[in-house]
Amino acid sequence: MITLLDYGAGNVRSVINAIERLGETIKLVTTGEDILAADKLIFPGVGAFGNMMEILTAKGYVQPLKTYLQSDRPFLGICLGLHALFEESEEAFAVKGLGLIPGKVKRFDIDLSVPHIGWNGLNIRKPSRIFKGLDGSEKLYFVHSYYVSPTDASVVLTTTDYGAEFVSSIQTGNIIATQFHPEKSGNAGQQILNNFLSMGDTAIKPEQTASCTQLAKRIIACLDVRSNDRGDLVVTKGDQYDVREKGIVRNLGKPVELAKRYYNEGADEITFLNITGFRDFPLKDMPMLEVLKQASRNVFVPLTIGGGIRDYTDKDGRTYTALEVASQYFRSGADKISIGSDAVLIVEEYLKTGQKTGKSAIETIARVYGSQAVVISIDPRRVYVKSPDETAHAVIETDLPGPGGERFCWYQCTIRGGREGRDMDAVTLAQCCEELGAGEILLNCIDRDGTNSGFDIELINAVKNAVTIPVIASSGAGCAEHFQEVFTATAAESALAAGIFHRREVPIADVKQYLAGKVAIRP
Ligand code: 1PR
Repeated sequence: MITLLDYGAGNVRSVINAIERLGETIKLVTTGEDILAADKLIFPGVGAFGNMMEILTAKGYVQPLKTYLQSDRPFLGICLGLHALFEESEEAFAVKGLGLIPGKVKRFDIDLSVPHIGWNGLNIRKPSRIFKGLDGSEKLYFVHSYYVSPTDASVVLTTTDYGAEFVSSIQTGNIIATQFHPEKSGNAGQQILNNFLSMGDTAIKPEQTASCTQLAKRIIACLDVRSNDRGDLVVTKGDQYDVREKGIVRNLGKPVELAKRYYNEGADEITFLNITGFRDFPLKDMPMLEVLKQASRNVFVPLTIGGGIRDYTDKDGRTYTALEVASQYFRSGADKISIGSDAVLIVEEYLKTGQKTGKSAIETIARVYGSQAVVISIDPRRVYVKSPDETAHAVIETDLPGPGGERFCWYQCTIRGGREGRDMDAVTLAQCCEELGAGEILLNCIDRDGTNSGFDIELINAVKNAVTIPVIASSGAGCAEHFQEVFTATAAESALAAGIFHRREVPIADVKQYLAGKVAIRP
């Protein structure tokens, strides 16, 4: 029996699913007594340090946790569950951590995108029982802006390189804590969890050849989901956002089955977009929550969900905040949520007043779940102009002139699935969303969507160069070469595709095989 400390924020469902898949049963902590009575305790944390410590304090868990940790019983901390062990964090200066391990939690101060999101390797510093069955070349999934800095170097179990070398896991006695998420790290993560659970006592240090670890570029499979005309929830696919063919919604498969297939084929991440979420309240009949719950039972890579994340008042006058909607998604198995239409409206308001209200969906969700959990999905299309003076928007000079020979264009943001253009450009939107606390940009392109003609490199460079958070390049992938192009001609951290995977034109494995040796990837 494993005791799991769920303090109420973040995606514990994945951890539960990963452990149950290994044949263990789980007891959820509901009182401090449960912590004191545990034989093996797992503390997964996603979210923000200050919020986590406040909840642990309010629930009376701080002292039982300290007592448990001092007794040297098996403990596995994940992400914030690692940070909590330290004295303090730059994420919340006024809040004290558990202080079991001397040292503090610092924010990345590097020239690379922050958060550090994706699959990276481990430099193994000392033997541990959690390395059984690993060869040391594995990549694990990270998503964080802060890292631990222990005073005593002997606790360091692994380090990882990202702009600088940072501590990616610690071990002292039976206390093990990782910055990476084993529950989201495919087979390697399952092996680590199994090693922790099975308590074999042989400590192992895998042989390693690489002297420096490297963040892999991510290949993401995207599932656009909606009800078809018969009311079945299907994965569909648009052609420049038009998902109907001869008037009928294209049906390319079932969401849960496709997600499982892509996981098995090597997708580094899976995104679900509820594409009619802007008009149907997503919590009403909750089909997407069920999709997430079922998908997360078999898929052990990160899941992102978008569509309809905004404040909402139902016909009975009950109001739901965007944070409540997002919380339901996280509890159902999502690791990140993605905000589309509402982000444009939030930024319009922000630009009008110049003030952060602290109340927008971006700010409230980032405060509780951390910036790394908030993705902004942008749906732009090109607007050509003869000269930059024609518009106040961020204009680029393009190598692909417009129909009238125009040499300049800007990228107009749309809402409601591309149906409504707004007076906002994609560069400004991305910058403002970063200021408001978003952690990643999913950059679609209506002109390229479903065309198989390659990513819009000019758009991706314009946005990527304007922000310091990671960017997912999306729309237009037609062959493996397009992924190489986007990863060499832009600094995008990941590339997303839909149609070529759904139609089995280019399997994910072929994309990875083609990229191997050219671009850092997770094999
Ligand atoms: O506005 O917060 O409710 O979110 C709605 C979400 O649904 C947004 O993320 C928006 O991008 C998405 N969406 C809305 N309508 C459509 C549509 O297609 N009619 N899909 C839509 C967006 C675009 C991509 C697609 C890539 C790759 N889909 O995600 O998967 O373009 O496709 P490809 O590789 O086949 O070219 P809100």
